[in-house]
Amino acid sequence: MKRKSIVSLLLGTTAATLCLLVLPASGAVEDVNFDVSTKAPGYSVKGRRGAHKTKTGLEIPLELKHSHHHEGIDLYGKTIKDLVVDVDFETADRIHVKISDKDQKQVPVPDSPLGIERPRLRKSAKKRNYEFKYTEDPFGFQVIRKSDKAVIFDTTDYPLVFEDQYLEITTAVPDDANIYGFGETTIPHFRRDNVKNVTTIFARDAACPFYENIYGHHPFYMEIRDGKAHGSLLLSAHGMDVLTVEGRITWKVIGGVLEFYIFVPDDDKPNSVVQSYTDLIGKPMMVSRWMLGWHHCRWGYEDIDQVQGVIDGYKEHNIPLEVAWVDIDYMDTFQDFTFDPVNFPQERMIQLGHDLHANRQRYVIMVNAGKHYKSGYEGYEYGHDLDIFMKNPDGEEYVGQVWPGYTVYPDWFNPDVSKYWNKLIADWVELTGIDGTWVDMDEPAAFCLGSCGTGKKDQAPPSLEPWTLPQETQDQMYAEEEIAIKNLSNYVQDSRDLLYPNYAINNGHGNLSVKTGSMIAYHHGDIPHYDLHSLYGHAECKLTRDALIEHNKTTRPFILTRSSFVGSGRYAGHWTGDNASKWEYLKSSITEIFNMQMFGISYSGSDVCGFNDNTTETLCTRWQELGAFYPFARNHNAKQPIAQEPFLWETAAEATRTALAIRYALLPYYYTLFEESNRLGTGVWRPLIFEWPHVDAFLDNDDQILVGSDILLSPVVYENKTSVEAEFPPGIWYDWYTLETVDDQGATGKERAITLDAPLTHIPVHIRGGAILPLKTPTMLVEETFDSPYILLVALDDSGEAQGRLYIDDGHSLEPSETSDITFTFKNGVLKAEGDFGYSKPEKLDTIKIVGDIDATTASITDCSTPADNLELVKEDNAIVLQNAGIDLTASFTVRFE
Ligand code: MIG
Repeated sequence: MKRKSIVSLLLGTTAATLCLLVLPASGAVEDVNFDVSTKAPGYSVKGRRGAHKTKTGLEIPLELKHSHHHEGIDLYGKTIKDLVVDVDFETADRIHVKISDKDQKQVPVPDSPLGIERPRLRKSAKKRNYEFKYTEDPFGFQVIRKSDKAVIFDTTDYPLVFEDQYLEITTAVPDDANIYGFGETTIPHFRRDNVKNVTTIFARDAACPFYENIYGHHPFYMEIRDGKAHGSLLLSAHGMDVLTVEGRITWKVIGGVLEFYIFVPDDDKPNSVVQSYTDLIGKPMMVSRWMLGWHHCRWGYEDIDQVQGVIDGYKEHNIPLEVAWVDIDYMDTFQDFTFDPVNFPQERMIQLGHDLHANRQRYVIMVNAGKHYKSGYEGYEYGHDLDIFMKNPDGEEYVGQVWPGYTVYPDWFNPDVSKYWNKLIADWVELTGIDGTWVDMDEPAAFCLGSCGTGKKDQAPPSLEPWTLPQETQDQMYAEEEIAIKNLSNYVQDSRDLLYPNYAINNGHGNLSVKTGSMIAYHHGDIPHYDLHSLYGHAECKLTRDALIEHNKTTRPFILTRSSFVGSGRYAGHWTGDNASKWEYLKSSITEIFNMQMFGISYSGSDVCGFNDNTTETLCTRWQELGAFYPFARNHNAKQPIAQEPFLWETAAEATRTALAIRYALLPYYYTLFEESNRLGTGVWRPLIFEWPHVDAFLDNDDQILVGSDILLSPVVYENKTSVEAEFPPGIWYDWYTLETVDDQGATGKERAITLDAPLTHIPVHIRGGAILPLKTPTMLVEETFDSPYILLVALDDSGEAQGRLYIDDGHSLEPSETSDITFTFKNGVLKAEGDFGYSKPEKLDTIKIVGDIDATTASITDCSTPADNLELVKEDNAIVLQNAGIDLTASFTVRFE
């Protein structure tokens, strides 16, 4: 293992304030063992009965193979001799292969909304896109895609190791395979470097060091082979190293079972893999319209006047601001649900919410995971009464340290915790009028090692910011904490070494308990944190969502979380954490967001202009341009760096106004995409390869972004660049600003590479020929924008055709009673709108703009509920525009252009 020095461990805890940037070199890590355990004896199918059929598939008992001199046994833990393989043919596109210990002592991901609710099956799927094969001696298995006989998962050439604290399995993949996913990690490139790469997965509070494990836990990947995609999830919450090496992927996991789901959609499309994956893990939450507006936040505003000043600043500079955020600064000594009486007094915080709402703006403030260990503080007392905090092995409350000082941690796995949380959340929302919660430090984060506050209720730790103490003092504290934690471990009734497993994953903090809950802190049911660690934030999101819904049963909840797990997208959105104001982070934000889209967390974005470190005018300008299109778009800054409100520089202000005007024009399109995401699971941002999997040039294109399938962004993400080397997929692509086609702009070659001009305040945006986009006239506010009539932009393809979709509801109801789902088609000069028109409030469509090769002089509307009398057809450059259409979007209609 990589044993880090105490110095670097403690520096790690200062990451939020002191940014140590490790520039990306490659994903290779020298002191990781990339080998497979060839000496392990492996398993064979057991007994005379052997494998047998079950209602849903197969059951295959396994036994450890005989091994001379115990060679290869107990590599890092205790070998488990009897295993069971359950194979379930769940659906046409999904197979489940679970290898578990016969005695069921290992802890799988809980079968509950706090983990994952597994599908209840009664029989196996008849139609299957895959075949399952296995070898008996030694046991190994293959999943074969029926359509082309490709072996997409194959463990047969590699050892299977199953020990209590070390599980190893390997699948063969082609050399130089196209692998995407595995996270959460900050990496510049979307396509995995697979020569010698390790992705460690274990929730961790760390300021986005490249290639290391950070906040979320997502052991999912997609592979694209010959233009065809499949996916695979190792459903495990345990810490693991995933080694992507030439020709194989090896998982080395420190607990649990080996539970794989493999996804093989009918049409082999990457987007379908994401659909199939989210069929299992849950679909991304539906957003409210306001969530799609621009957000602004900063840590370190000194008082509420500064917050008000920023809100005013946006207004004065004509830059849209939809949501104002307040970070931990508002709290009284950093306690959740309290106010700093001097700088953020309660009445003014409440008034701020009223003022924002009066201006049709929104209000979000922060909640932390740890609760101050203090008498008389409700966040502690109520939870103590209900006995819902995490425990030490001796049964006492587990007390770590976070911002307020010593803190206890709600145990989200305790059935009584919802009583506690529902009350605190309801009271808080009632009092402040906030529109949502920002859930931070939910890895969970901690500033000391272990239960450093045991016996110290109401006392202050030696320092509230221990990383500011002299190094010697810190070392001494750490040493004492280590002794205390070892003493506590005497109470642990577990045959495993939870604190120091022999196989130490390549956790960026080294020791698994550093900067988080101790591995021997206990959850309900006597389950050590070791087994549930990476689920903490996920469970907190689920219960926070429940609490918000319990309080307000009609409105879609808003939660933004830092930590996440498989399926968290159902409950929350995610920001990618503490990046830095560096070009490398602007670039890698694309990959991070692509990954989140694949992990079913569509509502995601990075801190625009960068969190740690000082931003610069050009960096912030470029970041605002791109950030304006993030699914979740928020400028956020740390405490120390210089201010970075977009109106502080002329260029940033101008670029922001331009880019946000495009976003706000596209709001109906974004909203429709989010509805699709919520229903199907597909991402809102997509890499080009997801839409054109057969174009090899796109396999590693992570500089350009598709919003849905119709808008292509080609941002500048490198310093000192004023042009972009862009590639364009087949078909016509129109420049958003000029409506010229890229071919007219000089694109040539098979992928039509073209150098696009991109002066500082300009982000190239293109529209796919063949798309029909529902638009609005952008204003400063989301709801005001939605008040304006719709505009249809019909971008014709080579054959003069186009299609599009528009989803409408009231924009915020949890269960909207009325919805419209409208399909637009354009063919032979005729535009048709058909579909469901359930939304009864008349929504106007006034303008229809047809871009491309069309030469009409008249337009007539038929089947329309409200025929317009002053239709006007205007010719523009590369387009014709029908004005004053006056169509009510409450019934189908046809418009003929002749
Ligand atoms: O230890 O609340 O990632 O967004 O501004 C730092 C202060 C705590 C970490 C979050 C960041 C937030 C900061 N928080």
